[in-house]
Amino acid sequence: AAEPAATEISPEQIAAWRERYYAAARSGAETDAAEVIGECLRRRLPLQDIHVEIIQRSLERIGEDYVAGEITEADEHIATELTQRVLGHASAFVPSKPANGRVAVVGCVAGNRHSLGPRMIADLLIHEGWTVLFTGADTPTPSFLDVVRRNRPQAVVLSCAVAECAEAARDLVERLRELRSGTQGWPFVIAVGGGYVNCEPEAAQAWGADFTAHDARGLSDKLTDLLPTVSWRAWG
Ligand code: B12
Repeated sequence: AAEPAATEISPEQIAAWRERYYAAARSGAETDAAEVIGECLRRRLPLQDIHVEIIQRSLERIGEDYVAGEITEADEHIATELTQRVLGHASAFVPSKPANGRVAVVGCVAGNRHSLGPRMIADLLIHEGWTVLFTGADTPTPSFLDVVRRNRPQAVVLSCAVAECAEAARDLVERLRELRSGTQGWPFVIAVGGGYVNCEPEAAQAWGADFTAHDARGLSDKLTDLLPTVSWRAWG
């Protein structure tokens, strides 16, 4: 029998997968976590829904459990590490669209060690056909700028999860704007996001980036709308 289309997947089914993924990640059961995501993929739940509805929501809950003292820091690390591997498997399973000729630089600003969210964004852009340079966690500002200069991307995606990296994010956006408007510059969009930006949107807006989005799904939608006219600005 043919696989059901994603539209036939009920919210209850998604909630059940989320519950199972959360329980597996929380108890460090990597095989069970991979099995849940395998099931989502077989039922053709889109990758961006797997990322946001299943994995991101589960990790948010695991963060709450840690704050409530129900799990240890090591338990939280185990959940994150197994999720990194599961994300890699999921990505390899879903075929990418043909290359679209666009380049993005995606990474964490200096001081931000939360690399999983921007890794999801990198994966989703790759599946849309982008070439992505992912700089990972805690990227020093000068070398981040160097990657941008050398690769001349259409989009630069910065992730800032905690208040302690806000100043680095503000500084990097300012330098990117200088780079863009200089004589050797070229048009590219600057997006900022991550937990800090979601909690403090006004503060982040003052940095002067072109836009934000609440999650990876929102980012890929906005980039698709935005890129034909890179000067378009749409915050919020
Ligand atoms: C895993 C984790 C860690 C891991 C990260 C490992 C890794 N390789 O990523 C480690 C152990 C390193 C860590 C450390 C810390 N953490 Co932590 N961590 C988490 C946790 C549990 C999950 C984060 C995660 O991966 N979420 C899933 C991803 C998919 O979601 P996301 O990161 O939000 O990304 C999505 C969106 O934000 C968005 N997005 C992200 N980037 C961008 C960029 C653009 C341009 C756009 C448009 C969108 C976008 O799209 C992503 C995908 O949809 C969260 C809990 C939570 N609520 O998220 C706490 C959490 C983020 N951490 C927190 C804290 C306090 C810390 C520490 C200070 C703890 C400490 N005392 O040492 C340190 C700080 C380290 C640092 N300097 O960065 C707090 C932050 C509170 C705050 N608002 O300031 C949280 C919310 C936990 C809590 N409830 O207190 N952490």
